[in-house]
Amino acid sequence: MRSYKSHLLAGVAGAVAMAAAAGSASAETWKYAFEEAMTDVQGVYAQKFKEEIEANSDHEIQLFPFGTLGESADIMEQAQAGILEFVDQSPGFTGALIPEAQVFFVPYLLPQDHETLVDFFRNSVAINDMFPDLYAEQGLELLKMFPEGDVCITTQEPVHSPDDLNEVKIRVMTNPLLVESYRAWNATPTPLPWGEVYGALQTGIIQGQENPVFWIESTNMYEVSPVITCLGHNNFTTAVMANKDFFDGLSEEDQQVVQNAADAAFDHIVEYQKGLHEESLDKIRQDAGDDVQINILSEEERQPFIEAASQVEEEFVEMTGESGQEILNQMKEDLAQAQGN
Ligand code: 6CS
Repeated sequence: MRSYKSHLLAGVAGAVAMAAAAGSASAETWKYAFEEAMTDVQGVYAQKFKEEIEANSDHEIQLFPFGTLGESADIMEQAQAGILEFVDQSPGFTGALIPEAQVFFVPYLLPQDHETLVDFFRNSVAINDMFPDLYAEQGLELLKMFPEGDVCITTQEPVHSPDDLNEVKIRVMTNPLLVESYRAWNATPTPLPWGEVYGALQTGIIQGQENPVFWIESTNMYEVSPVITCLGHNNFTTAVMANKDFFDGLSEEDQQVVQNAADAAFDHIVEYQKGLHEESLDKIRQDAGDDVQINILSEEERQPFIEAASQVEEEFVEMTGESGQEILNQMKEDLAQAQGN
């Protein structure tokens, strides 16, 4: 006859085995795709997100950088279909899906000062309370939006006024409002997916493009469009999302782990970006020397670009109606708050 003690031990062993089995059943591998390389800003964010999830849960994150699963539009489709659990897609490509997300392309709306910008992204009611509902309508749980850096234009010839952009073919992300911005500045905007940009510059199909400087440096854009002009018109925003059915199906504990990881990665990435713009410009200067020209436009030179921007803001409201107007108004309130006004 088995003793009481041996019954107890068998019971405990059984319970441990069941817990282990339950644990391994709930430990999942989640797929996360983004639009850049592992060492670019989105990649640094994604690696921190992965590190946090894996340190605080049994789950694993499998990262898919640019090129491994297709273009930006492809990874968004895969996330909406639930093939991917997480995706980073910039509003520059989300214009058709969520027209209001184009607000990030109203020129001269976002501040240039890093601390003010970070304060805005952290506390914005538009970003944290209004945009999640718009993403949810598309089957997406918006986890975080963050800035990637000051956008500059790269061209073949110097640009000191909108007249210098006259009929210059500038590649933009596939976003109707970006098209309007470059039209307002006399250029011929050409929307293209990212994978086609280097080749199109090399063959002369386009003459320029715009992007944050870390990206101009890491993708060698300056080799094929060597004049870099910074007119202070925008900071590149990106957004990290989860498939909404997947997120809603998680336990409350796992939802919290995901949200905490997104917050921790935000803190990490805004710290990482301090000085990145200048460092990237220096790397370009070191690599290309006199083959590149870098022009930071003066306040006076920026004026005609700023004046044309009011037309773009009106076009944003025309494109997006009442809902876009509400987002824009709220963003302006949030920005005033961040600027301490
Ligand atoms: O211009 C683009 O398409 C790309 N730019 C950046 C900074 N990240 C990803 C995006 O595909």
